[in-house]
Amino acid sequence: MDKQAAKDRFIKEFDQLVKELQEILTNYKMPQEAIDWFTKSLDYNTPGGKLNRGLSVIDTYAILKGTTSDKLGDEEYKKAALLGWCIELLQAYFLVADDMMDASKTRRGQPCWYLVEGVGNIAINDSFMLEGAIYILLKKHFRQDKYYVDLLDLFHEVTFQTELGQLLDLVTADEEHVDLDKFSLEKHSFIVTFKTAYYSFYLPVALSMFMVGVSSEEDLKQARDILIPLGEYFQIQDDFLDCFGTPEQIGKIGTDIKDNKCSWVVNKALNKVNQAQRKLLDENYGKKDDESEQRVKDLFKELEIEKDYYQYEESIVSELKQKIDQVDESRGFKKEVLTSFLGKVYKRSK
Ligand code: DMA
Ligand code: MG
Ligand code: MG
Ligand code: MG
Repeated sequence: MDKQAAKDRFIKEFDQLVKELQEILTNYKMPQEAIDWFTKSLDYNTPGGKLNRGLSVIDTYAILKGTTSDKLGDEEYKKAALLGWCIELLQAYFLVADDMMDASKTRRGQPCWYLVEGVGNIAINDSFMLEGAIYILLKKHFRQDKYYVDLLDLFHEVTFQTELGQLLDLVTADEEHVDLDKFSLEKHSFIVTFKTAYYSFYLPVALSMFMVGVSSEEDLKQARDILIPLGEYFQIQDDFLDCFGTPEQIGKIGTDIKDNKCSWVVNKALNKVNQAQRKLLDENYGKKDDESEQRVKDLFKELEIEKDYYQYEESIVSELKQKIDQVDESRGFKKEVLTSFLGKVYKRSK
């Protein structure tokens, strides 16, 4: 099955799950107005992205079962897809809130949800409800499975880790007082591990591992030890694209410079600047106007941060490949899970 067909099949499952969620509200005798609002929020915020995280659950499950996703039986496909959609709901929850906190304008090529006519601060509650939907669906579909509590634990733990990452991301990006001395690549690594790597990379694989039953602490650790640095690489790409990608390409308008974010790009720049360039950064980074942002972007170009990025990309990828080579497959975990993930991330441009 080609990529698009796999995506189409996965999206079909979403329609079913929206119906199940609507049914819960109907059973509570919720007024139609509330059902319609929730449906609109689910549709607007959940499916429109790359769906990499969700599809990864199915792919990983298939690899661990020694097959491919198009050969999975209907029932196991549906269960794996449901877990995939639960990650996409988690992602939707984080993004609705993230866009408000980052004052972003667009996401996935459309206005951010909080900017949609009539939504505004209701988006805060909508984000909570997107998260709540995860647990309704998990209960309905996995209540009887012996690994149900493992799934719940994992979702809760990873959610909290992500929130810690978001906290650190936000407090490091003080809106009033720009102090670039607060930044460092070490701090960046810490932030992105928590805000991105756990939920985007470890979570999909660990969920599949629980479902297949290849979930000893040793194997979970093997997965984590590679997926966390892989997730860090993924967020470095996100930081790079925020500054060097076009909105058409990435579906969102970058905000990191105006938001005073401790991004990989500014950290790389800080390690290379001379005194005059540092002064320019101090005076323009984190300012809300387009002119200051442009001056910072021009400086990044002048410093050839793009070159550093391509160098970083080659070195991290070869490092990760070496690590993957050393994975022990004796208990049922498979290297292919990790190589397939790496393949999806390498040289991405959106
Ligand atoms: C992403 O950080 C992290 C979460 C948990 C959404 P970000 O603000 O860099 O993401 P984006 O660039 O997509 O707004
Ligand atoms: Mg953001
Ligand atoms: Mg953010
Ligand atoms: Mg970003």
